[in-house]
Amino acid sequence: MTRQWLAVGSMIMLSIIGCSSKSDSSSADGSSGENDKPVIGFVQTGSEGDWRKAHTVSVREAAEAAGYELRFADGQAKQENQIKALSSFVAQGVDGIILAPLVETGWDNVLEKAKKRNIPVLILDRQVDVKDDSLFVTYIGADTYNEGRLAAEWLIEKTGGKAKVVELQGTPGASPTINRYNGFRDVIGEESGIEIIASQSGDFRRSKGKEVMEAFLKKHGDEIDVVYAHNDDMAIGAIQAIEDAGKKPGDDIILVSIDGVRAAFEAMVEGKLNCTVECNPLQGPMAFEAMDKILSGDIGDMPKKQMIKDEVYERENAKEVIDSRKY
Ligand code: GYE
Repeated sequence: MTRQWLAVGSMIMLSIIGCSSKSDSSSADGSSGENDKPVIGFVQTGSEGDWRKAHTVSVREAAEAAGYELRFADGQAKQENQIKALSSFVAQGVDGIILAPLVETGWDNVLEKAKKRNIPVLILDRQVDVKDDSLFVTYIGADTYNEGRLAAEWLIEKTGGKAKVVELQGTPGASPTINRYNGFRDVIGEESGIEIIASQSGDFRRSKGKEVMEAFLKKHGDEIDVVYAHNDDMAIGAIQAIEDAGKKPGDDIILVSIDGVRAAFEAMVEGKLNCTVECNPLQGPMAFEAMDKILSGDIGDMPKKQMIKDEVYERENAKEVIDSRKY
């Protein structure tokens, strides 16, 4: 396959790092090298926390292991940057694109550009909401709606169905935020005695989780029984805020979050976090297995959605499993 190499030039936000060590697939005159590897453009959301770091490493390592050249674009938490990076990969004529979309909507136009150039797009981690589903080949990621449900089921069991909850939401408009919000509410329903007394975005970030929790504590003080955080990083930020307010996280206030990163297991071992619902970021191998099939035209039985299974971990069993955690 002939590929064109267009210099990225003025696109400073786009950091392109080829993982290729054996050969460089493009030469200065724009033609492909002899031992060329297929080129994949990967558009990442940014680097908001520990989960994301593990996700980026997984994609990079899997690309290398599967014999791809990976061009990496960091969206730096802006959809605008991600759209520019996608357009640039289309202009470069890469063989395929992997997109981890920051938010759910607003992708139709740029995905149409890729489709016109016959460049297949695999959506990874977060979902897109597009009018025409043929704009991407497949979606691979966690079932984030189910994660919200699992957090609520655990909480009902733990509290006997009676608690006042504050919620730290993820990035507004991101599919895991929407799904974890809805999944949780669909389980607590209107009949349980679980009441959400405050809910605000902490942008999936530790610092923002701490800031929002400080404000919740100021406003609601002793009323708060539970923190439901859409990811571990925000829960860890909230733990700091709770300690600063002179309370005991894990005992005075119950915390349940999502991801299952190492720092969450450490917090559980220390008794400060009560529960984390796993969301596996090690999605690289699945992504490149799918990409192999896509590029060889073998997509007949490929499902439109490929979901990864999640488990629930509690502080009571954290010590036994912490050493076996891979991220
Ligand atoms: O839970 C969070 C990250 O999109 C599922 O993004 C992912 C989420 C993950 O920032 O920690």
